[in-house]
Amino acid sequence: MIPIVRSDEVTTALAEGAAIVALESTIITHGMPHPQNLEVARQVEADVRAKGAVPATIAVIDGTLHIGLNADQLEALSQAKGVAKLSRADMAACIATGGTGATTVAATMIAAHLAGIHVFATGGIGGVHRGAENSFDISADLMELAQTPVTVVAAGAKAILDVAKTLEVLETQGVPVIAVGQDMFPAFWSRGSKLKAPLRMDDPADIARAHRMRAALGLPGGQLVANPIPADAEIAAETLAPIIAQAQNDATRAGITGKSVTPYLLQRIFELTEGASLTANIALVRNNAQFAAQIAIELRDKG
Ligand code: PSU
Ligand code: MN
Repeated sequence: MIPIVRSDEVTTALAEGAAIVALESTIITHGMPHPQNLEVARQVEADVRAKGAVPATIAVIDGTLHIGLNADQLEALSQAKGVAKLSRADMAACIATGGTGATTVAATMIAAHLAGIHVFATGGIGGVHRGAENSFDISADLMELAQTPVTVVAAGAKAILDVAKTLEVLETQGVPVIAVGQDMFPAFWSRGSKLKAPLRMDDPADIARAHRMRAALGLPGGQLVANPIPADAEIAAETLAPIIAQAQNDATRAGITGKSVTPYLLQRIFELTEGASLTANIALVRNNAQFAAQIAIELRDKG
């Protein structure tokens, strides 16, 4: 038996067949500093509700898998120290040993699917890191998208990654990558990149239909919806390029490897941009939550 607890709101939504949007918790514990992380977590939930869907923030707390957190749990998680970062590899062990951990994109997809939730909003997915030809650092998020049927809305992949290689792995893994409102694959803090997205769909109803068609065809896996950051919140790629390079150098010099790489780079870029990266990050996560809610509603209505 899996020790799993659904929030009251999620329990009701599942019983009524309401639209639900899963939200990850690593962005809270490892992606943003306190107290902004808590404000954003609350705001993103409010954004999902304002669009007519129910939010389900996912985390493992004291060995229980929670689908939807109450206000106290969210607050405790936002301040907790030493919370594990859970991906596919560590989720079962954390639950089995009574641990507490935040779920990455991969682990959130697994939990959402288990709970019967089909749509998930986040900021950026993990991908192929720069220098992966030497480090072999490729996020488990990519392989999860290939095998777990959840549609994930993200603002593309950030330039701390090798975006071209990330798109290649997604193609190899058979993951549909769908840009929204433009042909270019968005680059997280910036709307554009030099890379064209393989697919484009501007209407959430089309994305919902494609999600259902994948299942009908018997294809495992989900979809990556690449939703560009709102224009008024973007940071120019040229502005960020030297900052990312510096953060990367710092990571190499500090000997950061494995799971610590992404959180380290996010924190370093936050410092080097004096918080501007966080402001942009908040705008894009909220935008993704709102769009994910629209997809979830389309899935509910025509599912
Ligand atoms: N990218 C972001 N913010 C984040 C993450 C990625 O812009 O918070 C988090 C997500 O939880 C993602 C994880 O699933 O980092 C990827 O970590 P890794 O690169 O170690 O797989
Ligand atoms: Mn990694």
